[in-house]
Amino acid sequence: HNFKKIGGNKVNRYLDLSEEVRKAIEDQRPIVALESTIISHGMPYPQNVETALKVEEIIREHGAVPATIGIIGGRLKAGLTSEEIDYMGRAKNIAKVSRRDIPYLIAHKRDGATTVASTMIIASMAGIRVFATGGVGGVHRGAEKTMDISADLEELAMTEVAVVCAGAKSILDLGLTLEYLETKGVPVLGYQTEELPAFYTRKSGFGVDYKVDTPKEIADILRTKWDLGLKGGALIANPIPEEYSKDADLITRVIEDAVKEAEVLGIKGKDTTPFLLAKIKEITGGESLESNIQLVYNNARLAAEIAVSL
Ligand code: PSU
Ligand code: MN
Repeated sequence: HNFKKIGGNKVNRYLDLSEEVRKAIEDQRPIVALESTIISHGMPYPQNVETALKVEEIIREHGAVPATIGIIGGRLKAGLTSEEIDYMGRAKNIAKVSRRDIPYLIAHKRDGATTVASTMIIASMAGIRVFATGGVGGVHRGAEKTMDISADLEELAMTEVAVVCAGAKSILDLGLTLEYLETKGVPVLGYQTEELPAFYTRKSGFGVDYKVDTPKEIADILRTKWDLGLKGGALIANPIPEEYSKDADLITRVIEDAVKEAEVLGIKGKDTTPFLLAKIKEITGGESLESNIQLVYNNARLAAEIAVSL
């Protein structure tokens, strides 16, 4: 009784599929999941909505169907309409939702913008295996004291969804993040790179587990992992295109200032990541926003190609 029938498919009774996504599942077409925290908390209005809609268009142009994921009125949504995306982008008080927040929000019929972790959960309920975003959460700097480790990493360890990102921002401790992923058995694949990209920059000084050169190679690795019954996802790290990448020294300075300010102000828990992202935007005068948008487009293209290949 936890399931309902949509067409020939059984889906969780808390989950709604958009018309486009329902049809794609029925026709067994490739689908790419997209998150909504990046819309509600990661970018300012109206660029957030413009970007979200353009990302969907890019996925369609590359032969896959987009499923932007979020929570509206206590319903899990796989596939938001453009009106719903606009709502998520404009509304001021939409909660940032990770795994732990889902039951409360559903029970109280609230709205929620889904992080990488909760987007993976909902994607997986809908049978979607590929997900494109900008950056993932990870082990924060100073985590040896604060224990601030994003639930995104735990989700990658247990949920069968591949996440295409541009690496992680150095607001995180990238070395510890990689150690954590190793412990949890999450493969980190570098798309045409040996090095873990660091969001705004193509290099980080840290290696990936494996360099992979084609979407097909990635799809083969994913299929093999899941055919073997190995649980969890994979992180596909796709470097930002050269022309949009930023100067490493500048970014390091900006991030260090932002991290210091967060410490002074006592910012903690789920507020840390949005605070640091907003601070970086403020210090770089919005110049980082264009890079952020372009790297998401780049990830959407690759994710669509992987989904088609899968
Ligand atoms: N990193 C970014 N941009 C983002 C996020 C992270 O560069 O928008 C968002 C994602 O939704 C990610 C979440 O899943 O922040 C991680 O938050 P936390 O560190 O609180 O787990
Ligand atoms: Mn955290």
